[in-house]
Formats: sequence, structure tokens, C-alpha cells
Amino acid sequence: MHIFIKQKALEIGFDACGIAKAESLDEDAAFLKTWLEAGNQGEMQYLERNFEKRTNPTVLVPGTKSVVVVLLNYNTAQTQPLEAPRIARYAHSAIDYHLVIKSMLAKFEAEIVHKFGADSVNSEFQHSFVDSAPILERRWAQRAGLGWIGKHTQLIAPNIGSYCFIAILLVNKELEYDKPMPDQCGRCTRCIDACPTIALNGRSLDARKCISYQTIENKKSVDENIRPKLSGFALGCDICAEVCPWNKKWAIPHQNELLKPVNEIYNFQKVDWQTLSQEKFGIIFKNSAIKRAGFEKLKENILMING
Ligand code: B12
Ligand code: SF4
Ligand code: SF4
Repeated sequence: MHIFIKQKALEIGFDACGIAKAESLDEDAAFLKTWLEAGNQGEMQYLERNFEKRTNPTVLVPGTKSVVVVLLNYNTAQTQPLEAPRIARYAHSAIDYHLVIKSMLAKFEAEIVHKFGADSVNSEFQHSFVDSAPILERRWAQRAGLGWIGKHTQLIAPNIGSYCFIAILLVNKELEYDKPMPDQCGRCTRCIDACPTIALNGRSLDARKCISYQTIENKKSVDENIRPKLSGFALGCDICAEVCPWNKKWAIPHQNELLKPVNEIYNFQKVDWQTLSQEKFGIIFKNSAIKRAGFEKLKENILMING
């Protein structure tokens, strides 16, 4: 069954697939508790909720035996004009990756259910996820043998690097499991040294200091102390990933038609962003992940990076 699942994942277009035994993540629960108590989550209060579900997939979806994890490369081939406000590459696609991956997950699940029966998944609960559910996706990807969690706190996968989305399908059957991948960061600290806001500490991230949090998730304006350090990023941040030697070695641009970019991201000069109207924003970024930040926030971020 595990061979069928992995083959189907690749056929559907995912770049890697691994499987881990579903169990309570006790060590991670301790880590998460300390992380939350220190306030690292900032205003992302949703991370405080569903603690038991978040740290144990068998509580999240009763009957779960196995965690099937898939990766999708999102690295981009093109780059933005030098002076233009930077948009992190996860958000370059015309169609928001959540939508793309959800449709791929639906196909993936249909194949599994067709082959192994409707009881392969618990359809009374939502059991496939990308990004938004209370489940520790990076940890499950690591446990499923797909990579290790780097000091920048992102999953690094062999032959892909860290520019990859993670998605999960919870399955009710015992399967053959992959071996968790050991850490390969060694003594390197490039990401920690390069982070302009000193948001990284060991393997922990203070989200409040992270440019990604400040430019997308923080519904208020970017914190005053972070504004001078935005380093050209108007939405998200890729600095710690860009300096990582494993990305330099492995990251290749995706060839995925479903993630084809919004051309304006590569054509827009600084002035085009500065003069972008709400109406044009709505048309150009109609289905894009950039809409999550919203027009007002994006425009404000652009003003801030230009001083
Ligand atoms: C909240 C969130 C954010 C927040 C906080 C990030 C963070 N580091 O937690 C903000 C807004 C800052 C953010 C930014 C980004 N994000 Co984000 N984010 C999430 C989200 C929704 C939850 C993450 C979470 O639970 N954080 C809480 C912390 C404590 O958990 P954690 O870092 O995963 O750590 C757990 C384990 O790694 C483990 N662990 C880690 N270290 C240690 C050490 C020990 C000793 C132990 C025992 C355990 C342990 O324990 C922790 C759990 O308690 C996930 C999706 C998901 N459901 O997982 C996406 C996700 C992590 N984000 C993603 C992406 C792409 C990004 C950005 C690259 C986007 C961008 N370019 O701007 C940046 C990267 C910033 C960075 N350096 O991490 C991807 C990561 C893909 C990958 N290859 O790793 C995810 C998985 C979404 C997806 N489905 O693809 N993100
Ligand atoms: S995404 Fe940017 S701000 Fe956040 S930890 Fe990485 S380098 Fe620092
Ligand atoms: S830059 Fe170095 S320390 Fe940071 S994630 Fe990459 S290999 Fe690990």
C-alpha cells in the first residue's frame, strides 16, 4: 500500500512523499508550550488553540494510524527587477498554493480510497491539510523522512531544498514507515547570521521579529523597530532561505503549470508598485496568495521599505 501511495503522489505532481506513524508528539508539545509561553507567536492566537490536536494527529482525526506527507517545490525561475519591492517566492503563483494543493490532495485521496476502500480515511473529519490546520507540518515532514528542520526553522529536503510547501493526508491504515531524517546543518549558522532582525535563535523563531510575520500576518502596521530592517521585502521574506548552502546546492525552479506566476511580479518596476490602485490589485492578484495580506497592508509595506 505504501508503494502505491508514493507512486500516486509523484504521478499527481507532488515532488516527494513520505510516511510516518501517527502518534503524540510529546517532545514537540513541550517545545511548543515554552515557545507560546514566551509569546513568540505574536498576534497569531490561533497557534495557542487546539493544543492537544496540534500535537497529536490521532486526537485531531480519530482513527488516524499514519501521516502521509507530500512536498511541492515552489522555487521560481525568474527574479524581480532590482529596485522593485520584493515579494517572497511562495507568493509568486497566479493561483494561491492553498487552492492548487487542495485540488491535488483531493485527487490523491480519491486514488487511495478507490484502491483501498472508503475506510482508508476518516471522512467525518477534515483529514487533509495544507498550512491552515492545527498540525505541525514541518515536524511530520521530518518524521516522514523527507528532510530535516534547519536552523532557520524550515524543512530542507534533499534535491529540493527548503522552497517547498508541505501538505498532509491522515490515513486510517497501518503502513510501512520511513526513517526520520537526521539534521544536516552541522556547524553552519549562515541563516542566523543573515537574518536582519535577529529573529532566529538556535532552532527557534521569534515570529514577532520575522519580516514574514510583520508584512503578512500582523494586521497592524509593521513594528517600528522592524521597519528599517525590511531589506526590500514588501511581502514575506526569503533571506534565511537564500543564504542556505543547501538551497544553493539543491533548489531548482519548479516546472509546475499549476504554479505559473503572475507576470506583473517580474515586470513591475518600483513605480508600478507605488502607483498600483486597489482596482488593479484586485484584478492582477485575483486568485493569488498576496491577497491574504490585502491591498492596504501591501501598499503600507511598500511605503515603509522606501523609507
Ligand atoms: C505560523 C506559521 C508561520 C509564522 C511562524 C513561523 C514559525 N517558524 O513558526 C510566520 C508568519 C513567521 C511564518 C513564516 C514563514 N512561513 Co510559515 N507557517 C506557519 C504555520 C501555519 C504554523 C507553524 C507553527 O506551528 N509554528 C509554531 C512553531 C513552534 O512550530 P515549528 O516551528 O513548526 O516547530 C515545531 C517543530 O519543528 C518542532 N521543533 C522545532 N525545533 C525543535 C527543537 C526541539 C528540541 C524539539 C523537541 C522540537 C522542535 O517543535 C515545534 C512544535 O512545537 C505552518 C503550517 C503548519 N500548519 O505547520 C506554515 C509553514 C511553516 N510556513 C511555511 C512557509 C513557506 C513560510 C515562509 C518561508 C514564507 C515566506 N517566504 O515568507 C516563512 C519562513 C519563516 C521562517 N524562517 O520560518 C511552510 C514551510 C515549508 C518548509 N519547507 O518548511 C509551512 C509548513 C506552510 C506549508 N504548508 O507549506 N510561518
Ligand atoms: S524569514 Fe527573514 S526575518 Fe524571518 S527569520 Fe528568515 S531572514 Fe529572518
Ligand atoms: S543556512 Fe546553515 S544553519 Fe541555516 S538552515 Fe541552512 S545549513 Fe542549516
